[in-house]
Amino acid sequence: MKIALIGCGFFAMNQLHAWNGIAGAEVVAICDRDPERLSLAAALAPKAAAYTDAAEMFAAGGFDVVDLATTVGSHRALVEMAAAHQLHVICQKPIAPTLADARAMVNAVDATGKTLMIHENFRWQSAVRAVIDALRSGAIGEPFFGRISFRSGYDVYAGQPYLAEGERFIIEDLGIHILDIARALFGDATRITATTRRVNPAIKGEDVATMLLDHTSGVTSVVDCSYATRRSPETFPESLIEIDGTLGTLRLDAGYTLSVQIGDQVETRDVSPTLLSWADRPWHNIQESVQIIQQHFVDCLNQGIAPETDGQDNLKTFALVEAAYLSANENRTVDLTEL
Ligand code: NAD
Ligand code: 89V
Repeated sequence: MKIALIGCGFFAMNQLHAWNGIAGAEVVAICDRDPERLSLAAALAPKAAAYTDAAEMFAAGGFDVVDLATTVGSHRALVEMAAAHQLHVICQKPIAPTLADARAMVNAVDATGKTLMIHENFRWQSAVRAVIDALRSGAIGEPFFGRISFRSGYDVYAGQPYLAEGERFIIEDLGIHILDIARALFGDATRITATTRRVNPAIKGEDVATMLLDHTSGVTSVVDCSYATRRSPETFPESLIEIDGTLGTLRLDAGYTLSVQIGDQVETRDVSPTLLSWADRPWHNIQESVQIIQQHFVDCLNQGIAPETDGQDNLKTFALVEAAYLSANENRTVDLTEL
């Protein structure tokens, strides 16, 4: 599989490392408008052709897959260019700035018969996957309540300064992952109620969001996110999960500890992520999930099946993001059929 990577910034380095660890995948072209970033990426893909202009790279061709690691404003134009060249696409989250853009992008790739996967990796974190697998095994019976919580005071702005600059912040950037975990666990949601707050005066968008979801499965879930929470130990970037079911409870606690309680019996196990050779704590959790989702993409293409977070699937996660902002802005519950 020959891959072209567009965007060689902060997060793309993880994607390049991950491709280097996947048998049968090879990054043959890299592109960034910024020559300095391009040369940093070239160190991880020394044989790849390097471009500062995406249109030139598409015209030169020689690859089957485009992996987009640019920020959201460029996603639609680049996905449409990839579709025009009949390529498979992986696009970083958030898929687009608006639902209309997101729908147009999904339609553009669907019309070619190629695969679009959104790089929605949190559901592939090994600890989160252990919860998904345990729930799907039926261990705790039928779930009726869930809480997925991500609260941290970690300085995310140092590595990603743009996070401090947008009108929208935590729901669009981080909440999107946590809402997607809620969908992976409990299925699609029908209604959402959200509140937001900005605590850090040095940023533009909201850094706290609390969301209540009704799922078609009958589960009620709470998704709460904060980048304004001082806590010791700092749990970045762990998602903590509690699920109540008719037979018992599941809990993913800080330190990657998974407990399953059935009656009075509690079984606890360590579900810590592997520290890959190129990874750094505390990001190793996210970094491992990058390797896993990219392997999932390759496996799905080889088997001719859709990845879990293909374009159509991710429209539902992105609709929750849009609905959460609408709910918070209008101070009301939003039915997903409104969007
Ligand atoms: P960044 O600003 O560090 O890097 C983006 C790079 O893209 C820059 O080097 C920029 O020059 C380049 N670029 C932008 N538009 C371009 C274009 N049209 N042609 C060529 N190059 C272009 O951003 P980042 O922090 O690496 O984030 C990139 C994406 O990854 C964002 O969508 C972000 O939300 C996402 N992200 C995902 C995760 C995750 O866990 N899935 C984590 C962090 C960031
Ligand atoms: O995963 C992400 O999307 C990152 C962060 C963990 C900082 O929210 O932007």
